[in-house]
Amino acid sequence: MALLPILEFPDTRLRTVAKPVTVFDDALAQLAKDMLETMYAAPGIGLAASQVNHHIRMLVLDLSEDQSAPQILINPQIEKVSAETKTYDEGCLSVPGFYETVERTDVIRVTAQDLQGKPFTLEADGLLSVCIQHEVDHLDGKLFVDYLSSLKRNRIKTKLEKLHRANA
Ligand code: QAP
Ligand code: CO
Repeated sequence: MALLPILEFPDTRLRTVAKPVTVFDDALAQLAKDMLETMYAAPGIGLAASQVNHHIRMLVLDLSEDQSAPQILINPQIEKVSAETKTYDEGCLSVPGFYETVERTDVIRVTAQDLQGKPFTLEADGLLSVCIQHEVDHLDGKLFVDYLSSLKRNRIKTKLEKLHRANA
């Protein structure tokens, strides 16, 4: 059991493109466990390995109210099912205190592997779809603030930098 430190915007390590997972061992299972614990403690509903400075393609999420439905997605691949888009007020554990509207594909199909390396597919819409797209963006070094105007993004950057200096 371990709480992992979460990288915060504008930390450039969040821009790292994560590498595919090739070894499904105990260390991977332990990292997934620690990521879930870190996410629950925050509290949050989704966390990508990139956010805890592990640059491998794994993410965890749990949309339940009572931490009863943890999901682990390894090497996720997203396929857009609908051309339709929806907006959602997104936040991020790496951008604490800021929420902004982001537009994304509504329905997606996701192929991923579990901790044993076994492939599975799921279809998602609504919050699950938003969450998976947001977390897979992290694995590609992308953040939700990248979808905002540069004015909004820079305001957030300046405020967080100020907070980080005050906490240093
Ligand atoms: C990503 O986000 C997400 O600012 C997961 O102060 C966002 O868990 C998926 C959090 C929107 C779907 C929709 C954010 C916690 C948690 C904060 C999170 C904060 C404390 C964010
Ligand atoms: Co995030």
